[in-house]
Amino acid sequence: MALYESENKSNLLDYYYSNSLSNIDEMRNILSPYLSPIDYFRCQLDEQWPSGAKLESFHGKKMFVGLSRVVEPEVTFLAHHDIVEKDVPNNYSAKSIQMQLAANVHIQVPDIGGELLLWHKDITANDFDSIRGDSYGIPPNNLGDPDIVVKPKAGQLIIFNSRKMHSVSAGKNKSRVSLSCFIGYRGEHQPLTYWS
Ligand SMILES: O=C(O)CCC(=O)C(=O)O
Ligand SMILES: [Fe+2]
Repeated sequence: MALYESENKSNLLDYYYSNSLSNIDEMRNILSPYLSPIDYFRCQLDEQWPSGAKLESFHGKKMFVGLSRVVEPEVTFLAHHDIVEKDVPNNYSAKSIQMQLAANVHIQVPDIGGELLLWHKDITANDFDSIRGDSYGIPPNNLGDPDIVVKPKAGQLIIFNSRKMHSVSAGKNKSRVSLSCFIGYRGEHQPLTYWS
């Protein structure tokens, strides 16, 4: 379960937090005896960033990290942005995030399609919400041509600004499998944080 799925409802947030650490463990157990790519990524972030990196805890409790995603062939990921202050409004800790990045480790990628599409243009959270209505996103064609198109390779880590509009094109022959999290930046001398 990802944080945004809790829709800031207290019963769903309780459910999210009561399962966060066991879900991390479950992924670890599934991949054992191999190292989980997300665990490796967490170590790398901690080692590379001068102030280290740690598991996020917006509500004073440890969060989940390492969402696994399987996108079946012919499925398009609608264009959207991910802004944590929208997921948990009025949360002091979420508000202090200055930059939010999405990190995806690609496990399996379709031979054709499955590209990550990125747009430079910013759409405010309010404008995006009024365009999308009840849907989680908008058809990518509505945004015109993307500014950046990245075809992931299996084994690659791709990091991008999640507050910008992004979408994933439909794949053809295989499902697109990835492990994913967000990275929060609060300034040069603060630890990075990660969560899903
Ligand atoms: O799978 C991808 O390439 C991007 C998925 C996505 O929307 C995200 O990580 O925020
Ligand atoms: Fe996203």
